[in-house]
Amino acid sequence: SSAQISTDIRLNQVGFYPKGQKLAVVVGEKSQVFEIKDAASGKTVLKGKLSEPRSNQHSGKISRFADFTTIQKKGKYIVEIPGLGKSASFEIKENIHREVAEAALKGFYYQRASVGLPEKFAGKWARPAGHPDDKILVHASAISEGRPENTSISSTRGWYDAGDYNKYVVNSGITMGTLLSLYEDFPSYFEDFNVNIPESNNSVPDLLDEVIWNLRWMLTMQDPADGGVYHKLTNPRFDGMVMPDAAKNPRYVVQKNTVATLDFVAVMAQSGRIFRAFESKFPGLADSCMTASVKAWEWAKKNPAIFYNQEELNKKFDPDIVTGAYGDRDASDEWVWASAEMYASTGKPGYIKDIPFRTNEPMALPTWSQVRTLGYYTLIRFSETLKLEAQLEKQLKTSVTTYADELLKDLEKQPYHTVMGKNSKDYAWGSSSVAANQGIALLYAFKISADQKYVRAALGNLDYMLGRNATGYCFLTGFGSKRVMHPHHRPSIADGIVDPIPGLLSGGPNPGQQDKCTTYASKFADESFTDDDCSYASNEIAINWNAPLVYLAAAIEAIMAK
Ligand code: 9MR
Repeated sequence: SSAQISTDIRLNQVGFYPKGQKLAVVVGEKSQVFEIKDAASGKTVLKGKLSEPRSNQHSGKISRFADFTTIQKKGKYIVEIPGLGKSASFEIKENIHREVAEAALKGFYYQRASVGLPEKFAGKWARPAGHPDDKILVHASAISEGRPENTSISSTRGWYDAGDYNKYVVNSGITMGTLLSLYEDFPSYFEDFNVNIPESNNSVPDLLDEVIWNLRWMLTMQDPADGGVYHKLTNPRFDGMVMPDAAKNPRYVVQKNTVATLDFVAVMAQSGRIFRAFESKFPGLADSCMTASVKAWEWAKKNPAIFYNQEELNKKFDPDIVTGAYGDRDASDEWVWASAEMYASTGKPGYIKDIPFRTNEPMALPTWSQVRTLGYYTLIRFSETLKLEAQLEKQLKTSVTTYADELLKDLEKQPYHTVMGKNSKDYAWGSSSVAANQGIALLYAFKISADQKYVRAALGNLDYMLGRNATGYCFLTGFGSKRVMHPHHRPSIADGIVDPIPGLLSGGPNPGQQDKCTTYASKFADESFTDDDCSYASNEIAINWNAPLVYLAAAIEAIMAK
């Protein structure tokens, strides 16, 4: 077709399942009809009418959607809107999101600290090792009694948090919980899921091998003297825009606190039960995790109200620490998550006794500072084996399905036909992860109810992340016809390679615009994005955003293959 490519036609730029819903959104007032054409021959395979117009609650713009769900034949296609233009080509085929799921998991490999990435695994993004982290200073805020000052600890491995090179326990917590839960929810899917990492041929699922890289680091963040867990391993201020091997500033572990320690409890408990099945491959690992979780739990019991407050800390201790704070001064949700994981791993109901699960309150979408629902997910997953008390089981399930039903309300009226973006608050810092986590919640509702409407809406949020959104961008690096090319990500900026490191999820629209970049496309919540490396508030990448994308893409693949 000779029509021009129009960025006013918004759709999942990767493609669609033969049996899945297929929607494209057309922004603007004029058009009434659409055509779907075979990309190679240009032959029209479907003509249809666009939906009634919808008015966007954020920008006031008018949009309609084209529904071409009826096309089930494998192939490459385009959407054409007479008088407006055409979309880039996209595919319809089975397993359409397999590469997305693989790349998003591989994204974690590229975030590995303390190791070089050889070309065999990293391709043109090969790089030397950075941040050995074998001599980490203990910050004055973290010196425990009896330990001399200027002590250093070894705290190697782990993943860089995001576009910066620091390693934060709180954010590692939700990231690990999400990836480990993906494994527990869909174990067989990962039997044949090889993403070409150094451990790929060790007969352990690559998902778990990758998780172990960070798990071994997390274990070093526990103070062996008392079981408390350091908040983060960080340089005092952010590194420049340099490659890992060029970043040589001293690094510190800082203040032990309740929230980081409880997140650690949850991750160690969950890892302990999962790696029990891999005892011959990793002798002692499961035991180490369980021992660590119990020690940390006991520390938290003794220290229930030590919170990380960076400003306060900087008044008392040197040097000042000005990197990501991940400050959270409410541990009630971390207690829920930690206790649920301890209970699931030990079978001892004492762990959840006296813990308020707060199921009478609306379900809280998981974020780094709000992890209550991760505990719900785990208890729901094991409700039968744990012989969970019927009333609690019902409350947990109702909490999830009520939340999912709330998301589905008025879905038809939304400008992009997605649950994502219905509320302005969805466009928070890292909004892409809101879309992904909503998708996960919808899949738990599906698990509970077996109602396919939840899968459809979860897939709609994946469509959002891959292009059916108000920016027109596909937010996963390396994918899409309108790609993110300049994420706020040090290696992608410093490596001199045009393409950013693939498989990383851009944060997405954030009307807060805290970075003060001048290149934002718009102030409207759903358009407040710029593909500019200055934009740490809308275009950074982060492990806690990639993890729910891995979950959503892989889970949808597993479900759609059935
Ligand atoms: O994801 C975090 C977001 O919720 C906070 O509002 C923001 C500001 O504190 O920090 C985000 O996390 C960043 C972290 O502090 C440092 N590494 C990069 C993270 C993603 O931008």
